Amino acid sequence: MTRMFKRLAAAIAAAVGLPVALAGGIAHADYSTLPPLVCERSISISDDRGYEGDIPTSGGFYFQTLFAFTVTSSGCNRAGTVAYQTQHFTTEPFDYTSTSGTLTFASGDATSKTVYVWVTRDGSPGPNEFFWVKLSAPSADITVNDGWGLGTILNDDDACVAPPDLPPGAEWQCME
Ligand SMILES: [Ca+2]
Ligand SMILES: [Ca+2]
Repeated sequence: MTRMFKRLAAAIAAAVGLPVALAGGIAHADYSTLPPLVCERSISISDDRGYEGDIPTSGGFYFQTLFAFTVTSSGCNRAGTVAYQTQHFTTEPFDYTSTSGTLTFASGDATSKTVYVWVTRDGSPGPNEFFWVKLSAPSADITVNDGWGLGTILNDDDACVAPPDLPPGAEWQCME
């Protein structure tokens, strides 16, 4: 409190008959115990990484590898929506299937949600590649804490290592 304000408080106290010490020590409410004025749902999206996989040598197996990005919530978990959209970083259009949509949260729902992206299997040696799953356009009661999920596509062809996610007994060979 400034000296000038203390003087003013003392003057007012004198005028209305209050003790000066009381007037100069106006108590503030303890705002730390109050809920925040704006209570929102705060969301974040995880990263994911995995081997791209390889083109099956015979029919019967899928030609894509599934990546999963988890969207978690904290805070007051208000109802609302947020959009998601894949975005190329070092990838090219044929490296994964572009995906977009809207996640909808019910009031009080604290469970996580998952965005799936199909990565296209690849038998060619090459560097690891990266793409994003981006969250955008949150509704009024949602705050995006981390809106960028990084997808890392691990190349598995140079070292000719079998991808770890093939079904049991699946045929596999290194594609040169
Ligand atoms: Ca591969
Ligand atoms: Ca490759």
